[in-house]
Amino acid sequence: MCPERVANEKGGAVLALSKKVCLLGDFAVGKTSLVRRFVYGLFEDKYLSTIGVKVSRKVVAVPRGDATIELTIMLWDLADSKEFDSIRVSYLRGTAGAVAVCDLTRPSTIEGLYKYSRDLRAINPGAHLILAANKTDLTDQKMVTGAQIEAAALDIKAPFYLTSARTGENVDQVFRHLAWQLVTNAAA
Ligand SMILES: Nc1nc2c(ncn2[C@@H]2O[C@H](COP(=O)(O)OP(=O)(O)O)[C@@H](O)[C@H]2O)c(=O)[nH]1
Ligand SMILES: [Mg+2]
Repeated sequence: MCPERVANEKGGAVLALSKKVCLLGDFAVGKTSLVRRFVYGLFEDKYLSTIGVKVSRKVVAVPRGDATIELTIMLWDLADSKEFDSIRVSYLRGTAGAVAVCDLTRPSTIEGLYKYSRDLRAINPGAHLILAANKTDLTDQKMVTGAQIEAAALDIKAPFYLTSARTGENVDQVFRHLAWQLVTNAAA
């Protein structure tokens, strides 16, 4: 028996897991664009109006010890944040993680983060949350400082990334960070 082969076989172990992840954030911050970028590698300038709730699926491989976890991320994206109040319980129920999104060109979208994280944790205290401060490519329209984002992230107890659905900057990192947390948590 060749030990390398044993290691390889062990390393080849694949476990499958599926988790619900919700996108949270005010109107037009870029929720749908981030999902689209992550799942399809695409960006469109026009407003991608979502009707009701759209669920997209992406499988990511997350290494864990010698094994690989094939994590199916079910991404829930809600159309209109005004609707959120009436359906938030059903939208958030069973969610294992969430990406809260704000728009670096609109400071008011930071305030919303507090409400979304409160709602998430009220329904799902153990859910993982990541903050995506989006539209970092719009450098000349930026109205929010890095320090403000850092403070908000600390308040809502979420790691944060400065993202751009347009250029793709840090988009994979957001979802992969969350995937890693979901897998780590699931096996605990
Ligand atoms: N420049 C730039 N525009 C973005 C970015 N993300 C989204 N947008 C634009 O912002 C608008 C709202 O995006 P959308 O994803 O529909 O927002 P949602 O309402 O949160 O789902 C659209 O016109 C997008 O093209 C980004 O990272 N950079
Ligand atoms: Mg949308």
